[in-house]
Amino acid sequence: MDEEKKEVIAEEDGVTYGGIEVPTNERSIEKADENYTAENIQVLQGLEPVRKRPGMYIGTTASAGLHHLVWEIVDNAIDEALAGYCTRIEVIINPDESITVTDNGRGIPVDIVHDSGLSGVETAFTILHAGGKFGSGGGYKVSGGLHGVGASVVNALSSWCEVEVKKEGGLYKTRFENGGNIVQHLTKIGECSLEEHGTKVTFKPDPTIFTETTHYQYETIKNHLQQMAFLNGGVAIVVTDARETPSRSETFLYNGGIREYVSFINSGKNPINPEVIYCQGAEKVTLVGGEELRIYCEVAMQWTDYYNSDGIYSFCNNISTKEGGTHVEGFNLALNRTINDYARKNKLLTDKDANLTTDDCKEGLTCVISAKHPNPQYEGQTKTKLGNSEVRKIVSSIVGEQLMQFLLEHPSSAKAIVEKAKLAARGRVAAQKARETARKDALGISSLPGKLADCSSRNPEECELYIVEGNSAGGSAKNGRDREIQAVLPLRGKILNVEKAREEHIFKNAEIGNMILAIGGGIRENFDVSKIRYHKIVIMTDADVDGDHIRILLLTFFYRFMRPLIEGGYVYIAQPPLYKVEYKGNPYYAYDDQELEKLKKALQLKEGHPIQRYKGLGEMNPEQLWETTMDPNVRKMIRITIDDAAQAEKVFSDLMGEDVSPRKQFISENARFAENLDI
Ligand code: TSJ
Repeated sequence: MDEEKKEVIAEEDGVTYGGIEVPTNERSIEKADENYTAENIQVLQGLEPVRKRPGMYIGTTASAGLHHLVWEIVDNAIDEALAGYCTRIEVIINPDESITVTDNGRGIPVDIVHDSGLSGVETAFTILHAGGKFGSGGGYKVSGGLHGVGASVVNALSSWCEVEVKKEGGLYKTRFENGGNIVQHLTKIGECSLEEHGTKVTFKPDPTIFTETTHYQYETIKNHLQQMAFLNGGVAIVVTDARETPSRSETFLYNGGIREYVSFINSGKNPINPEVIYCQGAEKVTLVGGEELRIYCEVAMQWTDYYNSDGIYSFCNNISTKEGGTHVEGFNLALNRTINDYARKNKLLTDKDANLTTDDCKEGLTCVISAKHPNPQYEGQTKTKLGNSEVRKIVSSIVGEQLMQFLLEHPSSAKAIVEKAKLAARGRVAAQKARETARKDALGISSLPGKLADCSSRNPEECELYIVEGNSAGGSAKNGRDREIQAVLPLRGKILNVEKAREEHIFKNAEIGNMILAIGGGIRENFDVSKIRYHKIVIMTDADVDGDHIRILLLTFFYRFMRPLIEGGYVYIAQPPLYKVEYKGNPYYAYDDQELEKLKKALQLKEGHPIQRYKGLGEMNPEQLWETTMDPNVRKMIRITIDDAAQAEKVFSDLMGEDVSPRKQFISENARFAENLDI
């Protein structure tokens, strides 16, 4: 302990926190050692501001903010892993909805920190680090952006929080209550072997702050941690839900890191290049002040026979950069230049061919770009666009060199990649023409499709469009509906698989054209949700394999061409009954086998009482269809939502693959991205 410093703090009458005085900003700067440079200056504060305005620190106190606390603590353990001292991180959702995060790193320092006069652990948990970085100089710390606000914010927003550190043969513990008040100073409570070391943090989010919900979603935590495991190859991350008995647990360890991430996203698709291409490198940049920064970047990529253009997933410091930024720009540059270079040198493009565009090169590409930067700058509408200009050149030179090397060493993959891009170029020209034709069609006055039985209301908020499989079911739906607000568009057989079809074919497909015209909001970047003619788009298909397939094709179509429709929660799946029982002249319906069993019991049906199993919607007459599936007062529908594009892309791709089983599984597990609603 630095005696001189301690005295200064006492004299200065700093902010009191947790019964302990800590220096305020100006004072700590005034009294700082003369040889402190600007980079060392840290703004130290108590935790009151966090509890007063939690939104400023974690964005929201709704469910996302609650989960943010977990990301925050996990980030610290990941930093320790990136520094090379930690190989395993465990996250437990406890039965009381508190969270425990344990790592096997060096353990947060337990000795007294010069600036605060508190132990390292207590400093980390009670002092807000608004600037600079605590523990800088010790290891490679990259937390930044939305994350990286620190353990103190988590503590400030918790009803209690306990920290245990195993370090140098000792077991240390401290406890905080009611927003970070120290109730037990860091104390050595036992011994441990010298081989044991690590940090364990348990916190219970404060229900007076998280008033909306304090319930943790296992899926959300699992997905995030799996992504962290992909982005930080070699770190084992274990997630356990101890609220369930027996508890549920999954371990994520990807020694291949982002290479395995790309394989994971592409599983179920046919690769163009069987080997995932991997580029990696680091560069030191010297700032004006002489400070040296190490910037690291890695890229993994693989093309498939899909036609998608949205397979680029970029990150900085493990945070998704949804708006892209300089790392993506550097990648695009190198990708375009390298593929054109290679193609020309190997006579795959001739003198009379135009250069391939970046979009041509990216068609069907799945790519993960991950940068680690000690001082990231974020820009854009949602602050998810990397702004550091030096990153552009670093990524482009890494990818330029290493991608070219790959192409030279793998000529057959190289040729396939170039051919894929050449096809994309050809398709781009054809699609442009087809799109112009489609636009002209859509402008026509009598542009509503003939097969559409429209509703009479023109108020989109109350209007519903039933997209129905088959003409006979379509007939029942037309006759059974509420004509005021319900429109019916029957589909003939199967619609085109938009994931596997070229764009110019998609626009020529009659069924798809009908849907675009009926919905009325346009498509793709021109889609305007304010122009849609119905606020409920209801997919109604048979409860069999064909019906399942059509439903998935439709969802894929909406996902690809009218994504805001899904994001806005306008898409539903109708739930027709599976069984009908006549009893004393009244009809009873069951929507699944469980319900049927209940119904049999409730009605005390005798063995052999006739039960009708609907094989398809076509078997129902208009009245039955209305009563069971379309009447807004009694029907059940599933509302489709998508919150994670990468996850959804994977779900859709799996479903579109040649293998039928994931498709079936999707149907039975619809809950994966659909919530049950009684509407
Ligand atoms: F911060 C925290 F409480 F959120 C937290 C920190 C939570 C968890 C689960 C782990 C950690 C953490 C911190 N794990 N490992 C570390 N390491 C350090 O703080 C550390 C240890 C040693 C040295 C050194 O230079 O000797 C430096 C640091 C930053």
